[in-house]
Amino acid sequence: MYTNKLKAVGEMFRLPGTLYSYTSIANGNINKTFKVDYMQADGDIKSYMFQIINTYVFKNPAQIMENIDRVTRHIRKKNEDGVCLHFHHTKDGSNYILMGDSECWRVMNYVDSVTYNSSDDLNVVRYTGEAFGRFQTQLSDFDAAQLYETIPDFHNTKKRLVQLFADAEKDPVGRVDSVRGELDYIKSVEDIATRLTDMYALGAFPPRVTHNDTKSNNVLFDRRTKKPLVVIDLDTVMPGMAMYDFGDAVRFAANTAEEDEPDTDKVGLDLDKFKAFAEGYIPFVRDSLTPLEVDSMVLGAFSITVELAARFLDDYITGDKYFKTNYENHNLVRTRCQLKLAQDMYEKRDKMKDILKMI
Ligand code: GN1
Ligand code: MG
Repeated sequence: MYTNKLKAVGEMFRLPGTLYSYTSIANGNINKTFKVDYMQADGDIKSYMFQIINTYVFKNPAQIMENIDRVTRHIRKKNEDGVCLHFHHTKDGSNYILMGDSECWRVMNYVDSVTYNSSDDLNVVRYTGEAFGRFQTQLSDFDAAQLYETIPDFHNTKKRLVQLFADAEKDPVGRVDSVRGELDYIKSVEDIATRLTDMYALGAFPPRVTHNDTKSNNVLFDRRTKKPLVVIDLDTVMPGMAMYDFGDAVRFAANTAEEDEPDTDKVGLDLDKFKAFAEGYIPFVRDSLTPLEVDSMVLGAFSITVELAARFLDDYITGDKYFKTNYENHNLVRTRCQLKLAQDMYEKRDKMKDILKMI
């Protein structure tokens, strides 16, 4: 169904060969992704990743692509032999195109690799920590002020919660009565969960270049060696707090279940995975971050988990406009899962801090 469109996009990006086959990739809650195979003149197949950027979420694709261009150029200089992300350009030198009114497309090189949504293999978790830790240090000398804030206040937990409570007041699709318990819990932890955002606003932490979506499936691994190759999904690279990148990765990789597990009895923080991730991440960043940032990592994990719960719940309350959903209550299921995880993180906060002290 997409064949003609993909062909047209491939022509704009001057891809050699002829379109041979394509598959839709299910990863990601926002953009739409395809792996597209081209037959070369010699019969070989070369693959590309095509993406439609969600312009409801990313209002200014030009700024996103400029951020990505700057950041990938900086990383490439430090990692000349390694795998890097590479976006293709049109004959006019643009790394994205608009089809019709607003459909925004881009094309990347395909990296043969594996990704993990979650993994019980502690080596994979440790390597995920290394990958994001390395990413943070590679960008530690990049001036965060050079980047556009493509989604303003993306990880401003305070504003996210204010928005949630305002939308709950309005109750636009009549779902609020069924989520009073969830709203009450979020209200009860509001002060703790917004503490880092407040401190950041007062200048307690320097703005870092952060990834802002450090899920483990945003790291590509070598199929054979099982080592990390490259960090992907740079759409939300912006100035931010390092603790939130650490925390978001823990939220995803150290959950005993998937991000949208419906049975909350299965959800919790796995301390072994937390330790493995931290063992990978912390040694990379210890020299470039301040001691206060390192001391705030555990609170970062709790805060971003509450924030994600608030974002999923807000989307549920306002009619599922932002995140892709696979079934009616998907955003509510995600909310409950994140809240259970946040509660467990809170109970285990001292154990998490002890683990960090040992590294
Ligand atoms: C979205 O689309 P994806 O999976 O890369 C979201 C993140 C959330 C994540 C939760 C731009 O990321 O902030 O943490 O879903 N991205 C945006 O799975 O909102
Ligand atoms: Mg993302």
